[in-house]
Amino acid sequence: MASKDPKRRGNRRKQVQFFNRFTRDRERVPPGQYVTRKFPVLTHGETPDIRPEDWHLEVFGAVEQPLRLDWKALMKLPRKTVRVDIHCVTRWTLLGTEWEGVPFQVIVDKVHPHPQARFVMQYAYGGYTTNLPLEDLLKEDVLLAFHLNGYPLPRQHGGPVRMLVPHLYFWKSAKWLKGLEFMIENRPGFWEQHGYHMHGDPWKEERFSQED
Ligand SMILES: Nc1nc2c(c(=O)[nH]1)N[C@H]1C(S)=C(S)[C@@H](COP(=O)(O)O)O[C@H]1N2
Ligand SMILES: [Mo]
Repeated sequence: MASKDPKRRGNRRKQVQFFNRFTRDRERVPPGQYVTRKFPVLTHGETPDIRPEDWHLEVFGAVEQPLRLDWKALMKLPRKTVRVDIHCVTRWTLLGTEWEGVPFQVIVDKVHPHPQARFVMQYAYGGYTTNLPLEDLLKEDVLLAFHLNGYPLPRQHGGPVRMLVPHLYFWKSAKWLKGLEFMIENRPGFWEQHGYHMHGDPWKEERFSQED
């Protein structure tokens, strides 16, 4: 993740300015980000190996109708394709990625969240977690994604199924998704417990909870 050492962050800023001189779609690049052309892999710890037939998702917490979905059931739900830019807090931005998946809204319509539910914790196989406001998950481009650029989502990018929340820093998109907990009170996930932001809007540079 991004360095908290001010000296290293200064160098980063220079690198970012240098890279962006060559970027065409500058208005699509949030402040402090540079455009990458490869798709970096960022995983904390082991890469889980989940076969689609073993995959399942639990949706629980502040909902009227908890839900357990397996791969077959997921494949029967309405799906959509989105073309979006993604932004990692370590400062790379990848423009124009194409994802297919089930809109988060489809899940919401099945579980009927309690009216007081305001936050969601994403749980991944392997133990990763990340929290965010429910409101952010209700945006149109938010998917439970299983295709990337026309192909099954590669394992290192979170296959068989990951969250895609493209308008927030990419750590808010759990790979190898296995649980969604609707919450009334907010709670920090993995990186959030280590000082990263509870919201994570790249356009507001919401990188850390307390900027130093
Ligand atoms: N399960 C899990 N999800 C995760 C992570 C992780 O370590 N484990 N890393 C996060 C971070 S910091 C980023 S930038 C993106 C990286 O996704 P990618 O490897 O497909 O580029 O996944 C996010 N989701
Ligand atoms: Mo990240």
